[in-house]
Amino acid sequence: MSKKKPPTANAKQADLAMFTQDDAEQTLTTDQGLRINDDQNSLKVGTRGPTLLEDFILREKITHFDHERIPERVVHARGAAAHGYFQVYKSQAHLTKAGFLQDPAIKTPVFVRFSTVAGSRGSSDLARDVRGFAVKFYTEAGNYDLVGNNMPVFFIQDAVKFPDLIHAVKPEPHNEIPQAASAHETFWDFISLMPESIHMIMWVMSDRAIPRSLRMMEGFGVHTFRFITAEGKSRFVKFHWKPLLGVHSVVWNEALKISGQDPDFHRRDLWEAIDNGDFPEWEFGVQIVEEKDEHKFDFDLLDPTKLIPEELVPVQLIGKMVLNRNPDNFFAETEQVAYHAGHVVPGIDFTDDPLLQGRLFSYTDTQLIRLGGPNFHEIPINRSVAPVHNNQRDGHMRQTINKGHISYTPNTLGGGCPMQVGANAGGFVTYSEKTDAAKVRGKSKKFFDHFSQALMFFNSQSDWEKEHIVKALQFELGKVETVSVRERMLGILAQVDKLLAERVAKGLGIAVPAKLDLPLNMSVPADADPKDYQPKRVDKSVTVSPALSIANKLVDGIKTRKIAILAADGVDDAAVTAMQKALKAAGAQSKIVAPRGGNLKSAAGTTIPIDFSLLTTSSVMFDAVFIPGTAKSVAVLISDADAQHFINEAFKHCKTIAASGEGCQLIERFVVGTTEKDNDPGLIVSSDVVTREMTAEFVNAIASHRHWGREMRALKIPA
Ligand code: HDE
Repeated sequence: MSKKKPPTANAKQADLAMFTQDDAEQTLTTDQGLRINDDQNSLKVGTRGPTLLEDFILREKITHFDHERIPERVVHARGAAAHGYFQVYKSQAHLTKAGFLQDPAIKTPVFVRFSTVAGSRGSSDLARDVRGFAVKFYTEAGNYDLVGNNMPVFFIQDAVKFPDLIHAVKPEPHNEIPQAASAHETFWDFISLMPESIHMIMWVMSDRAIPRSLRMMEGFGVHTFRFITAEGKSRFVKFHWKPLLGVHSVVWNEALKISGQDPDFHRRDLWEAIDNGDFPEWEFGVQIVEEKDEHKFDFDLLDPTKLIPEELVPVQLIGKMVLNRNPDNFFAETEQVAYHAGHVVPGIDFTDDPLLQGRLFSYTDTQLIRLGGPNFHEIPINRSVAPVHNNQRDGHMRQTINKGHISYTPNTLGGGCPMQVGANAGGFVTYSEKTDAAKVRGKSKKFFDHFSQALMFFNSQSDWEKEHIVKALQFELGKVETVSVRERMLGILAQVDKLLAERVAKGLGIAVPAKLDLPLNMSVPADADPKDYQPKRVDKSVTVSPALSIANKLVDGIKTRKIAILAADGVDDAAVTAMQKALKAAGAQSKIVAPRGGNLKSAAGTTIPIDFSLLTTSSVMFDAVFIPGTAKSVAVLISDADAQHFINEAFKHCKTIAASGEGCQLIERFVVGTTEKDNDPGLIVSSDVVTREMTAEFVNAIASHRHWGREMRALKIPA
């Protein structure tokens, strides 16, 4: 048996290095290693004659090209990933025997893939959608995959409904429209018949579904899992990832524009941050529930449409994950990585959550078709750093050359190897959960309270977050043409909160129906009594959970934020330099945006390189704007419609805008309505030079992400 040392943060990198190749300074060859002399011309009969079948170089090249594509993931097709490591703060042996959660000195390598769910591989990053948050830990005890999302609950309670959910949300099958959008008939038709989805719908209609950055989202394991100690004690656990940069989102109007301006916005943001050494970090959190407390909640721990309010069970932060290396090759790593909710290590086990149980089947099954056979675990990104020895053999693209004539157990001819392993030596032993029940198709009575946590979520939001949810619902349902579907949705919303339903209904121009009218014959089993399937509301012990509002997830500082400095020739270079310096000191990035590309000549005659012209960027690519003087620079910007739009739009999206010297005129002129201006904490002006106080105020204002108080008025800005 080959013995390997425990993995370090670099263990996976070293493993990948064996398969990584740099073609720089190499000569061109065929796949057989034959050096190629002419890669410009195919082999022909004369220079004007037909191409010969003999041209094995041409055929090899084109054949390979013809087969370059593999099926995209049936869900989560659009993604971006990065390498990094995980480190536990202190031993969690009292909770779990999981090896990677024992020793703070060990850095476990990870590969993390973020994704949207509904869109295809080439769709926009900024679609309104759940984000996948899949972490592969390459541990000493084998790969552990925590395949989560950026929302803690899910649409459905049972895996059997997953194909229906996905068929409903994906582009409609007759015309494949719309791409990466839930705002269409079939999705809302399905949802309007699935009251169990409404809690998740509240999350998906919230700003969580349009993150500012993948680096600024929370992650959740969603299901209740089990932690198992070395003594065999089981506890329930929910997993959380908390980003150190806080949780931030863009606004919907901005998301729509980003999708046009830069459909790779999130992918690029992650790549650039890591490239710049601004390594994204998350703390790993667990909510622990003792076995004896399994039934003490007013919801079922096995129900994936419910979360455990942090007020009931606090999140203990037990470790940190850092992403510090971009992949070398998108296809080889990000596309070929294969996660599976069933990849666990000793110390972690499953519960009977019926959604999780279905997932345990689905992931390997989907890889068989997507990655072309049963040997996908041998693809470099998927290989465990722990040694792999078993009697699995052959199949498409087998890489391992297994020696010897033994490929079965039990055997004596091979000395019984590979040997089974006792639990005390790391052998995986399934937690022996007691079950004693009749085989039924059905669900626990406790699963039927679909509305209380949806209301808890809504009630926990700030006013502006609530308004965004209302607007999102108006947008989505506004795209639904069938009135009965809209009405049924309003009926469900009214079960959550009458006022919410009325607010949505106002935008749709229809009334909230007097009662919930679900054609139950469609969503209950054929022979069931519909009465048994009625949603039931349970009074909650927690009705408001501040932890659910992103308004409460701000952090100090503006690390990695992007700020535009809007300038033209003749700009005040002292102001530019002072601001650039202050922003850099705060860990932010500033970019010079000007009416054209090239370089600017400043008032002092210095040359300032332009990062973006107004043609190649727009305000939605930035978190804040600074407009320095002088009169000359400002005169150019005032007469530039794109510059005007840039400022208006940043204002509309509630971003911080600062100006110095004559730059203030742009705020006076373009930011409409003067009375509120003085009280707006997101407008910072200095009629003179850029002072230390001014830059500090600017940085503080950007740290509050957006100035929502402005929103009601800003919505009226036609930008
Ligand atoms: Fe997945 N899911 N899922 N899912 N899921 C896949 O596996 C599935 C669910 C999640 O970056 C597929 O390799 C079923 C919940 C992520 O590669 C597939 C059910 C959660 C990713 C699959 C669910 C997730 C996937 C498609 C209901 C959050 C992307 C390609 C029973 C906890 C992983 C693939 C990556 C991908 C099945 C529900 C997270 C088809 C049947 C709930 C992050 O196997």
